[in-house]
Amino acid sequence: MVSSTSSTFDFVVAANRLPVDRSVSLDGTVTWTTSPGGLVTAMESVMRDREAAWVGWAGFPGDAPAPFDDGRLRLHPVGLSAEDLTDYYEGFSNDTLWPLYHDVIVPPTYHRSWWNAYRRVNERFAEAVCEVAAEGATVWIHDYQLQLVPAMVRDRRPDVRIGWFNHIPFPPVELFAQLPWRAQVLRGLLGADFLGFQRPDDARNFLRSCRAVLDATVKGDTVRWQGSDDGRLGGSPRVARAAAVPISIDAQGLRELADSPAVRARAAEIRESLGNPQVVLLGVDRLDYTKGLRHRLRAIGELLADGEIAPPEVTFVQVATPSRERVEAYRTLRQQIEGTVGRINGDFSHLGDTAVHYLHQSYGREEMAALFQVADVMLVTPLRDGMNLVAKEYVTARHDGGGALVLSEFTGAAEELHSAYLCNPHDIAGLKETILRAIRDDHEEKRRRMRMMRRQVRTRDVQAWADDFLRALEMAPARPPRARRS
Ligand code: ADQ
Repeated sequence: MVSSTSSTFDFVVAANRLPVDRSVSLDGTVTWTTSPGGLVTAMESVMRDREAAWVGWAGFPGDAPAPFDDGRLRLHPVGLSAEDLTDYYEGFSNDTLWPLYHDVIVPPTYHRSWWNAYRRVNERFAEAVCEVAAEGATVWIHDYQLQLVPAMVRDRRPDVRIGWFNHIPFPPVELFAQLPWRAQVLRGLLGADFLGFQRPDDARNFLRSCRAVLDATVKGDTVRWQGSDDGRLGGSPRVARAAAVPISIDAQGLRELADSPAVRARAAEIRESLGNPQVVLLGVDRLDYTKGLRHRLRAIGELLADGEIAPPEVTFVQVATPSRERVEAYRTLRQQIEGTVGRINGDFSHLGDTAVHYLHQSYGREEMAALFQVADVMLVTPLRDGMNLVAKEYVTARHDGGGALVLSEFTGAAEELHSAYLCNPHDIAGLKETILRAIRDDHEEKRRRMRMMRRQVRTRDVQAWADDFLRALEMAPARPPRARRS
C-alpha cells in the first residue's frame, strides 16, 4: 500500500498518459476510472509489492491536478497546455516521430517550434520523475513521446536505475538520419541503463544509429559513449544495453472474459445480427495510416469484384477506432477510407446484405472479445506496426480453437506468431490469395495453426514481458562509480 505520507517511491513509471480517465459530473464531482489496457495490467502486477508512482498527463489541457492515490498507486499528473498538446503531442510526437519511425509511410513534418515544445515537455516529465523517485529507485520510461527523459533524469539523479521501452518500431539509420535532432534524441535515450524494443531489428537499428550518428562504440548489444561537451550528460561515460523484449497481453484475463456466458451470448447475437454469414472477416485497428486499411480494402474490393467472395455468405466487419483527428494526415485518411467503404458498398451490397460493415467507434473489452469470437478470419495487415496486440488478443479470445489469422510480415507480432497466414500487404494479389487460403483451408489445418499461436501468447504473456524487462534492467551495465545522489 502507498502510505499517504510517503512522497517518494522505489518504482516509478513515466508514460505520456496516466492510466486513468477523468470525468466531471454536473455538480462538479470529479471521478477517475482506470483505463483498461495491457500496460496498466502489466504494471499492476509489477507494482503490487512496491511503493510505486506513475507520472503522466491526465488527459485534459491546463494545470495538472494535485497528485493522488489510486489504490496502491500514486498518480502524479504532468500538466500540458493547449499549445503543448498541439506542438509536443500532435506535432512532434505524432506528426514528426510517428511517421519517421513507421517507414515514412507519410512524410514526417519537421518544425523547430515543435522540437522546442518536445524538449520543454520532456523536461517537465523528468522533473516530475525526480520529484517522486526515492534514492536508488527503478524508473521505467515508456515510448517515443519521452525519449529525452532518460538523460534528463540521469543528469539530475545519477542514483536511479533507468529503463526505457519503445512501443513502436525504431527505424533504420537511413531514415532516422533525416531527423534534424537525431543526435539529441540518441543522447536522450542513452541516459537509460537498458533500452527495450519490440523486435531484435529495432534494437539493431538503434545500435547502428548510435554508431553512425554519435560515433559510439557498439559491441554486441551494448553501446558505450563518452558524453559530449555540451554538458547534457556531464561528459561522463555512458554504457547502455539495447535488446528486444516483445510486449504481450493479459492472456489469462482475456481468456476468462472470452469464455464468460455473457460474451458468448453476445457473440451469438452479433453473428445473428450480421445475418448468420458463413464467413465473417474482421479488422480492428486505430484509424491510422500505418495499419494498412487502404490496402486491405483494396484487396476486399477486388475479391468482391472477382466474385471470389460475396455477401451474404461472406461479410467484412471493419472496426476503425477514432484516432488523432486533429492531425491532417489522419483526417485525410478517414476521408479516403470512408469514401472507399461507400464505393464498395454501393457496388456490392444488396438490401439486407452488406459487403462491408464499417464501425468508427470504441468498444468495451466484452464487446471486443465477442467480436473476436465472431471472426472466422481476422485481418491484421499493417504496413508497419511495433507489435500489434490485436493479433495476440484474437488468437487468445478464440479459445474454442476456431478462426484464422492473416498477419502482415511488417508487424512485431509476426516474429512470434509464425503459424499465422503471413502476408505482404503491399502485394495486393498475394494478400487476396492469403485471405482466400485463410477462408478455404482445411478445418484441421486452421485449428493446428491457432493452437500453436495460442500457446505462444499464453507462455509469453504481458507478465512475462514486464518480468523480462525488469530483469534486463536490473542486470544492465553497472552505473558509473560516482553515481550517488548529490
Ligand atoms: P496501437 O498502435 O494502438 O499500439 P495495438 O497494439 O493494436 O496498436 O493496440 C490497440 C489496442 O486497442 C488493442 O488492445 C485493441 O484491442 C484496442 N482497440 C482497438 N480498437 C478498439 C476499439 N474500437 N474499441 C476498443 N478497443 C480497441 C502501440 C503500437 C503497437 C503496440 C502497442 C503496445 O503501435 O505496435 O503493439 O502500442 O506496445
